[in-house]
Amino acid sequence: MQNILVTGAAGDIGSRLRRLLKGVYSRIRWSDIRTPPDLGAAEEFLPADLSDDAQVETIVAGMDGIVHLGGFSVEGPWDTIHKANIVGCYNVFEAAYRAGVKRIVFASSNHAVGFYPRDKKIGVDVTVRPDSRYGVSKAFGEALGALYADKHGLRVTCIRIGNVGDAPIDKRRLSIWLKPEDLLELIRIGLEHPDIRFEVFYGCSDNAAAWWDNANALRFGYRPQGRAEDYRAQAMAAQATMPADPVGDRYQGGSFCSDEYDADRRG
Ligand code: 15L
Repeated sequence: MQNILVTGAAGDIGSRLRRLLKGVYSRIRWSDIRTPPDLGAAEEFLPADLSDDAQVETIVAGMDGIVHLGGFSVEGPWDTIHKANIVGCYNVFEAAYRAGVKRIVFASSNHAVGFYPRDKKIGVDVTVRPDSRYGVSKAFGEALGALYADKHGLRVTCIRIGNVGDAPIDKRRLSIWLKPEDLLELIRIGLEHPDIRFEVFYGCSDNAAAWWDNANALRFGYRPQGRAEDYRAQAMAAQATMPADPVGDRYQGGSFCSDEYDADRRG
C-alpha cells in the first residue's frame, strides 16, 4: 500500500490523522469538501464533494487504498445524511472498484449499533440497531463494504468508531473512548494485514468498562495502548455536571438514542 487517499481530511479525526500518518505511507492524498485551514505546503490535497461521482472518480484515481472518513459525522436531516453518507459512500466504493483500488477502511460508527443496552456486551456479529439516521447510514456503509468485498474482491475493514479524543470526556466515553494512536493502528491493520477480506472492528481502546467484545480486532494483532480508566476521575467529574438522560443513559448510543425518541408513547 503506497498511494493512500483519505477523505474527510478537514474533520476532527482527519486533522488528527494528518499528523499521525505523516511518513507512514509514501504518498497520501487528502480530500474534503473544505480545505483544511492548516494544510501544509508538502501535503497533497484535492477537494471533492462526495455526492458528485465525477469528483470522486478524480480523487480516487491512482490510489491503492482508501481511508473513508468523509461525510456528515453526527445526526442530521435526511437530505444531508442521504447526500453525504449514502450517495457519497456509494460513490467512493463504486469509484474505488472501477479504479482498481485494493483496500478500503470505512469509518463506521458505534451509532450503527447504538440501541443495544449498556448492560449487554456485543460482538461484531450482532444485528445492526442504529440509533439515528446517521447510524443507519453507517450500517449502509458496512453493508456496501460487504458487497464490494464479497462480489468484487475489495479488501474492506469497517471500524465502528467510539469516541476519538485526547481523553474520555464523560461516563459513556469511559466505555467507548478511542485514543487517536489506537485508531491509527486499526487503520494500518485494515490497509496492510494480508488476511483482511471483509472485517468489522470496534474502534475502542483498552477500556475496562467497554460494551464491546473486540476479539476480532485482537485476532488481527490490535494491541490498544489507551486505557480509559486512567481518566475515570475527570470523566466522572464532567459527568456530574451533565443532566440525566433517562433514555440515553440506558443505551450505548447515548443522546443519539434519546434525540427524537418517542417509542414509549406508542406503547
Ligand atoms: C460519532 O459517530 C460521532 O462522529 C462523534 O462526533 C461522536 O458523537 C461519537 O460518535 C460518540 O458516540 O461519542
